[in-house]
Amino acid sequence: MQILQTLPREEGYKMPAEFAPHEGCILIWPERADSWAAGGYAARKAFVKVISAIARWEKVTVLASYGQYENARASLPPHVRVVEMSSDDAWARDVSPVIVKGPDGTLRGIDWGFNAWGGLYDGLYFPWDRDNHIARKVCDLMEIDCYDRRDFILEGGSIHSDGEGTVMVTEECLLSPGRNPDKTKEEIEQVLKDNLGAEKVLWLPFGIWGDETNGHVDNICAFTAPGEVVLAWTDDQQDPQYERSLRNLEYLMSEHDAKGRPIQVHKLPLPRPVYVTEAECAALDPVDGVPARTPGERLAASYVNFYIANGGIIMPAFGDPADTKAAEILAQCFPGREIVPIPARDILTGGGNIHCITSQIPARG
Ligand code: KQY
Repeated sequence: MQILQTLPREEGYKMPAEFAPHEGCILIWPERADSWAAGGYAARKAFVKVISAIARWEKVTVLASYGQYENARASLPPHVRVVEMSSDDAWARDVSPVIVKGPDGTLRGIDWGFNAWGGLYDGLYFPWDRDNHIARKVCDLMEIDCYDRRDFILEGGSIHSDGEGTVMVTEECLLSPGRNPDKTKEEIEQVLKDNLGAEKVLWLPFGIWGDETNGHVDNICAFTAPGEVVLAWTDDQQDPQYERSLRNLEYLMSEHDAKGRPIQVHKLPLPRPVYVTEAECAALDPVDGVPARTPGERLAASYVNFYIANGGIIMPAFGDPADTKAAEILAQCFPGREIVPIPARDILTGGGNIHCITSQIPARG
């Protein structure tokens, strides 16, 4: 594996859309006891459902610690690959390499800097050095070269690409003070264009209210096709999310993508607010002596946090009346893909959802 200091765009590499064909998917086996209730017991059951669903269509690789390797191997289907690798938590989306594809169909990874969503400013755990080394190790595993971008803090969940020159982010996240505070918005945009091979960056103002990643785009809005997105939506004007979704909608309606197309927006309803229970809080280890969560805290539940597998959409379900409506909308947006709802509460209590725990590897060629 070569470590490259060059710029992907200059070499014709760009980030494919998630809806383009995949070679596979990476996940990390959860065990961190201040993220996952009861040491991750229930989360691991939910992860197994997600992994098994994706593995119907893609080669799945699961990274597990030394201590959890045997459990992961025994719990997962035999056609899922389990590889021992150190990590600080289980957010593969954010710590895996972002993969770009060249004009000849070869893949390369981008190893961005990772500081646990805000470093010492407002990061979610310390230390994060094992997570920060995962991208390069995955490139080695995949036998692909790796761009060294550790000088720029970025997580995979903070970007979406349409594969045709448009990248979508939120201002709330990319301009947050815990990431790249010495860079202007224009400089950040240039880094995105140079590395993801984009010509246009769509800057949504906001993510989901209360999202502890500072508003990752992957929880609020996602490309479903070139020129088309789903946007998390509520009609409840009393909900603090209402204004945020409205501002994003107005922005998207006023914009065009890199090919000059207007953006077609499909509203995806939010579930009713989901709150952390006392039992869930009691089952979490404290962080530095401070409770990891407080009972009644609202979690950033959103159906937008789905994973696009080759043959299906792996969608978070919350046991909410809106589960059915969300599945219907996604079925219309992704004709030919099976909608697979997976109860996701035990992933959500960790602070993210199905998209956050998965990272696609585009097909080569
Ligand atoms: O949503 C994500 N991409 C990561 C969430 C991290 C939460 C840590 N408790």
